[in-house]
Amino acid sequence: MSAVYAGRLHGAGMRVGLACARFNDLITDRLLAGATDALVRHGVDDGSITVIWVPGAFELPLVARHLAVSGEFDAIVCLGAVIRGATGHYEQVANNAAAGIARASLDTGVPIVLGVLTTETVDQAVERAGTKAGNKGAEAAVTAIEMVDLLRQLPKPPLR
Ligand code: INI
Repeated sequence: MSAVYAGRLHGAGMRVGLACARFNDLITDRLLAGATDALVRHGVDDGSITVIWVPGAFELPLVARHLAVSGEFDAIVCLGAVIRGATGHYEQVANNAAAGIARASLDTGVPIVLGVLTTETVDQAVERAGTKAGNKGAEAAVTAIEMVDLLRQLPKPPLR
C-alpha cells in the first residue's frame, strides 16, 4: 500500500456556512443546533460559522453554490427537512435539493454536504433531529470537516 488518505476531524481555522431551510423549522432548528454544536466541538471557532436561512429545501442548491463561489467558506452544510405528509411535490423538492446540492459541490469543488432529511412522517424527522436516531445536522457538520481536511491532503489535480 503506497498511500492512504483520510480526513481528520480537526475543524480549527475552518470557515463553515450553514444553509438552513425555514420550512419545517421545528425540525430544521434542531438540525442547525446539532450542526453548530458539532462544529464547535470539533474545533471550529464560533465566529467562523455563518448561518444563512432559505425558504425551503428547494432553495438550498442555489444559495449553497453562491456561498461556494464567494470564496468565503471552506465548506457549506445544507440543512432541511422534506416530509412527505400531505404534500404533493415531496419527490420534486427532495430530488431537486439532493441533485442540486451534489451539482453545486461538483461544479465549485467546495464540499457542500447534504444534511436534508427526507422522511415519510414528522415523527421520523423528529427521531433524526436530536432524539432516537441521533442528529443528522451534527453528522453533516462532521462530514464537512472531514471533507475539507481530506481535500487539503490529496494531491492537487494536474493543470489543464
Ligand atoms: N420545503 C421543505 O424544505 N420541506 C418540505 O417538506 C417541503 N414540502 O413538503 O413542500 C418544502 N416545500 C417548499 C420548497 O422547498 C420551496 O421552498 C417552494 O416550493 C418554493 O420554491
